[in-house]
Amino acid sequence: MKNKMSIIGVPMDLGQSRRGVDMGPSAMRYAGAIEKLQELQIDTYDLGDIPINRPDQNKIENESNLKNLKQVSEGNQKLAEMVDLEIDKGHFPLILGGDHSIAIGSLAGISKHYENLGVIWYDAHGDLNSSETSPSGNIHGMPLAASLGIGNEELTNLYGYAPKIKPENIVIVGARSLDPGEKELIREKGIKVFTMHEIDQMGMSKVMQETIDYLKERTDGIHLSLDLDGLDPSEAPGVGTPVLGGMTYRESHLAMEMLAEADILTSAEFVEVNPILDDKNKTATVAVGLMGSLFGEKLK
Ligand code: 4U7
Ligand code: MN
Ligand code: MN
Ligand code: MN
Repeated sequence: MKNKMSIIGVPMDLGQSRRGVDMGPSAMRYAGAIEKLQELQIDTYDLGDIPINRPDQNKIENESNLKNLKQVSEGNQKLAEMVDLEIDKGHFPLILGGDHSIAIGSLAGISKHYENLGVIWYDAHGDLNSSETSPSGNIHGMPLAASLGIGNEELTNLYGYAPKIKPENIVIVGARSLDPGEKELIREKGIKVFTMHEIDQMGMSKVMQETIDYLKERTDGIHLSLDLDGLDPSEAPGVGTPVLGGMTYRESHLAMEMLAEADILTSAEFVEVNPILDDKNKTATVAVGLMGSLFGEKLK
């Protein structure tokens, strides 16, 4: 991993319907994210938060069924520019969300730098909906589809190009809530998914080894997009769309440790931390702990 890291906060809560996830970056900083990275001897540059415009309550500007499309794409455009610039400098971008709609901007800024960007999508959900298939209209359920070039053009073509990623370069880990349209897309595109069923059967160690081996041979950079709802809500309760039966704290640490050991990541993001729904900042604390393992903290 690169020794210089840029932290970019994205206080975005417009990609879904529960307020409070915009405080995710603060919650993770409060839980000691920056200090943790510095302890690990990483040269850490905290760039602060990207400004996110609120929608005008008096104006109805929705021509589509996508909620807050304009503000979500504007915020993502700024994020893409910032991420692109940090990679140009040779820094490792670590993005703190914010709801998962921000992965559209992260991937837009990152993918310019790679021919074959790999993505590990650690999540209870597939985030593979489009305006046609979404049951909610919430853009945080769409970033992976948008990055594949599927859905509303304002999202797919964000930062002026599409697609950002190829279906064969994606691995979804921890899925246990997929909508019908998402399942169809997974089948149609042959996207690699380790559901909870496979994690139960194979064990996390084998799942992560296969994920690493699979991506290592076909990609030239790998982004980790970690949605805290991938973990079980008993261990990460501060999320907007919790789903029972998730990955444990230990399994998640093992996954991060294996990624650290393999040394394959070129960027990462931690999203969906909502301190309003949390229990004494537990979820942000878990996130910071996982960052420790991901960036090489050793137990002995
Ligand atoms: B998250 C959902 F219908 N699939 O599209 C949707 F179940 O970023 C949930 O993974 C999306 O937290 C969850 O609204 C998005 C729903
Ligand atoms: Mn660039
Ligand atoms: Mn997600
Ligand atoms: Mn999720």
